[in-house]
Amino acid sequence: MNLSEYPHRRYNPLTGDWVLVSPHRTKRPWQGHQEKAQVEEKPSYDPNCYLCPGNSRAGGITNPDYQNTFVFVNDFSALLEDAPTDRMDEDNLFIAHSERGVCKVICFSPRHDLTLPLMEVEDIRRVVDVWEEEYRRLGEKEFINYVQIFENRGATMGCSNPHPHGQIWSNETIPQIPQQETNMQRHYLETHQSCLLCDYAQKETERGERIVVENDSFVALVPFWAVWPFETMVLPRRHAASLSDLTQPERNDLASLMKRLGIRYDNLFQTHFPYSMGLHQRPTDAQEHSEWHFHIHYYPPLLRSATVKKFMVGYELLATVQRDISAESAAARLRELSETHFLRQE
Ligand code: H2U
Ligand code: ZN
Repeated sequence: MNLSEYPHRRYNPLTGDWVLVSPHRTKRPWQGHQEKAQVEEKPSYDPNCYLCPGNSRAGGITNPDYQNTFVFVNDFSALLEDAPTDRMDEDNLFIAHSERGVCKVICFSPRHDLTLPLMEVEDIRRVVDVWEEEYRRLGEKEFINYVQIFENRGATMGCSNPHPHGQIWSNETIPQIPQQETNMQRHYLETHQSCLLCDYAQKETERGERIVVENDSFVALVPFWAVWPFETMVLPRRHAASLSDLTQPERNDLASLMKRLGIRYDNLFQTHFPYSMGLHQRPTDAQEHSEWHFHIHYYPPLLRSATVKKFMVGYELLATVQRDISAESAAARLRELSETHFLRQE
């Protein structure tokens, strides 16, 4: 069967889910009208921004005059450290469990007008270091068994503020998606005596058709089983379970790769490319987790232009997720873009 011609299903070995691929519907999805979104000029400091240095946040706390990154406990945390821990089961059809946790916000830069791809590699590297420290410190807490670091970028992703920032939610139980990935990686290790994502990164590197950018330590690719049109996954080539396992040069390589990938994304539709991005790392539940291979998922909603996005509706909400443009065409499209940001091009 020719995967670029006929409808087929692809399997996600990391979650056990399937995606329906219908490549015959759009042979060349990028050849067509592409409208440019208005890219607003932003000030480097906004007196009304609750994340800019020296400004006050909800509840009246004032941000310090920070120079690089700044982390604070979310003023509207979804999880609370002192939530009651007694069981709340009342009935087998009305099941509820208590859940403790800590939520934080991280400002990537004091500059209101920057985004990760517009920051210098050394400044992104500082962000990587802060992520590592937060992952480790929060994970050390006895009641924190999983730390989720993520970034929601752009108004289409429900991000409320353009100031470059991300979030960290950490909690007692391992949430569903990382738990699924834990189970699948463990099963693969037990049956193959090797790591799922080590094997996958190796095979993708040999095939090359889904690779977007790479360096000595990391590879960014459109996964074979991608759901979102321009979804990517960033993988360390070496077996590393979390940021804490990375060497200093590997952390630099990660920062550099994230910048290069981000520039390509922005250049694709000449906009500040919206996405949800998140790090999947070893749970911090004190188990060994030798099966765990650190990776980053990028889930961007845009499909055809800066304003046309994919909707997860109809068949996808009711049956299974589906895509038209194949993972291979999406990777080829991302590969042919420049690594000079469109805002910096003459
Ligand atoms: P977004 O990245 O989705 O825009 O969320 C920003 C977070 O910042 C959000 O979780 C928090 C919100 O609770 N926040 C504060 O902690 N303090 C504020 O003064 C405003 C927003
Ligand atoms: Zn700001």
